[in-house]
Amino acid sequence: MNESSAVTRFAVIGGYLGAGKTTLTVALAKHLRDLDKNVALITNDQGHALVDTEYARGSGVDVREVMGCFCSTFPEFLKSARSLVQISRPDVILAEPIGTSTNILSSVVDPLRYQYPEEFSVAPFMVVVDGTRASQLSGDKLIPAHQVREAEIILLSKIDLLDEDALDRAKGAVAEVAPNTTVIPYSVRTNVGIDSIVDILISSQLSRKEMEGEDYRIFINEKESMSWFSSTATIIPDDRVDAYGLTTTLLRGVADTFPSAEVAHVKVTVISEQAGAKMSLVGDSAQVDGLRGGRYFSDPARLIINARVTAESKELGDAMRSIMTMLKDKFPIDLDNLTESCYSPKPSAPTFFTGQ
Ligand SMILES: Nc1nc2c(ncn2[C@@H]2O[C@H](COP(=O)(O)OP(=O)(O)O)[C@@H](O)[C@H]2O)c(=O)[nH]1
Ligand SMILES: [Mg+2]
Repeated sequence: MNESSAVTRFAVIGGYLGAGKTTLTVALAKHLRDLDKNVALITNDQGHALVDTEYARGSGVDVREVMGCFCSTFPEFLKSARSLVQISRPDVILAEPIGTSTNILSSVVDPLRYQYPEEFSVAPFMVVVDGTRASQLSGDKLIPAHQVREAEIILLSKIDLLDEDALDRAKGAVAEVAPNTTVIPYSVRTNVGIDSIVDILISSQLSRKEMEGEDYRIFINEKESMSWFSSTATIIPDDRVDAYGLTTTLLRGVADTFPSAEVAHVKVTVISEQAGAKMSLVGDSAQVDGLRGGRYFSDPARLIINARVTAESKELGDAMRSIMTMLKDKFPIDLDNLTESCYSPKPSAPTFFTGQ
């Protein structure tokens, strides 16, 4: 808000698909607004219509989308940040990389702080770990554990869902991968830990960490084993439709089709003048993220689906299309203006890389 200050506080908040990044950044934006700090977000994904962006805009936050990993589109990422600075003059910019991103410290955080120290005060790189899935860190996947090793601060999410033993186990799983990194357990539902994260954002603590001996190519197979499905449609009701029932049925269709370990994150929103619902499926856990207005609608609604699943793209596309057909059978609706994209993203090389 201070026009004479040229430096904008900047924080990159990484972490795996479904860990809780978007929910946290939107919650942080609200808390910072209460402190009279103006916040803007940069979301990052692949696909043409993003539930995250819609959700953040719906919460009244200024959002820019960058398509393709920040690391390989660094000039565009920087352009978005500068445009936010010029247009909305935020005190703080929060940036959320794609959940499968690796080497964000070496390819985004470090280049930003080395190259643009007069423009951005870059906070320590924070990585969100899903408290309910921390045991995943010792599983087959390389990416979640690597993200934790890169972190300067680990944010352990969803602790409202953990009892004391489960919280200890989650902390233990994180400490095994990153024994010397600060961990902040938090919940957006109870607000535990949120103030500690806000304190870092409003402090002048800077990112300092550097990684050496990194090879971003080792993650390529894991990235390519996942597929991205995104779809939008206008729901035309013939009769009253239950927005909650529709989104739940859709997610149950996905949970019944794919093993839970393969379901990284599926997000769906339904928004009309009368009703709004957002739901997420992470593994086999479905959660209502927000309901707005009434539960029922009979006016046209916008449907957005983003699914990130370990599967061949044809298999995912076919499954999602048959789930959408099933919705038309179970609910008094038609789907109009359908758009769809389904693919396995091809990882590309970072623009800058300090990790060698
Ligand atoms: N119970 C609980 N759920 C959370 C919390 N933070 C996020 N979630 C849920 O976790 C799911 C994934 O969150 P999202 O922010 O979209 O994850 P992202 O993929 O990392 O951006 C959503 O259903 C959120 O509502 C939390 O602190 N507690
Ligand atoms: Mg997100």
